[in-house]
Amino acid sequence: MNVLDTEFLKGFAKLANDGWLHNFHERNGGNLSYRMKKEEAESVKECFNAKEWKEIGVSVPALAGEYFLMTGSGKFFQNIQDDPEANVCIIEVDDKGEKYRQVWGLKNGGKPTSELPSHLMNLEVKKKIDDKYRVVYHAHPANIVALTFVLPLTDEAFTRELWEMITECAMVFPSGLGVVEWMVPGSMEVAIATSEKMKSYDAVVWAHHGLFAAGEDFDFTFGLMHTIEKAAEVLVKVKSMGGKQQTMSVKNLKDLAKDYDLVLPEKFLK
Ligand code: 2HA
Ligand code: ZN
Repeated sequence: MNVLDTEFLKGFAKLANDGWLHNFHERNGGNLSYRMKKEEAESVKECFNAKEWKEIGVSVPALAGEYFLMTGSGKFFQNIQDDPEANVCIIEVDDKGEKYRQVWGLKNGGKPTSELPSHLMNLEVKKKIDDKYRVVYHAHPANIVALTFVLPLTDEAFTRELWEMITECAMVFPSGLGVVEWMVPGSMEVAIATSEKMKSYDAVVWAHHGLFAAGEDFDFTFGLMHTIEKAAEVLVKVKSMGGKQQTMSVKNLKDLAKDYDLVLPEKFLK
């Protein structure tokens, strides 16, 4: 089967285009990865043309032998749907989880996303928690980035403020949000810090940069990114209008948790 005809490639390209249309991806901003199912990799193996093995830079033994669809470094999200084969690639991780090789895509040259270590480490952390997690998405939505200049850079401040902005937020990200301080993009350091937060959360804010979201499929992962950015937009508006005059109380959040069977961490209910 041709990779271009698969449902997973179409879902990947649709998310990329939705992100572009939502203004989450200026120029080459952002990146996306998908941990392919065994049968999906099997179904397209005839299209593979393996290049040389390269070091990942981090070790992801729980992903050994798996295949990943991901954006190319420096590629623009706006071009993915029109020409996926020029802008995305499939890579294979070796049997130790230390090296990767490109097996498909980037037909005009290139390499996987500059955030490859973060994507693979996040996918590994999430897979260990629950095998259903397959997607990691990084974007630069303006309002969440803006908030990193005014809110304290803590999980507590971001989670609680955003939960209060739209009632459904606590249902969409009940475990909350992680925050990492400014770090060099593409570095091992930021990959390690982000994947550490992914042990507790499905979304991690990068101060003065953007947001990482993880999920089981393209719709849920995009929906998480979109919901967080929408709540951030409301908060920016509220702050721009002089700040909150009233808000959801701790009791409101607890009542919501009770009726909707949500497990909201106590540290966000103070
Ligand atoms: O340009 O977003 O974090 C790609 C990125 C790096
Ligand atoms: Zn970025």
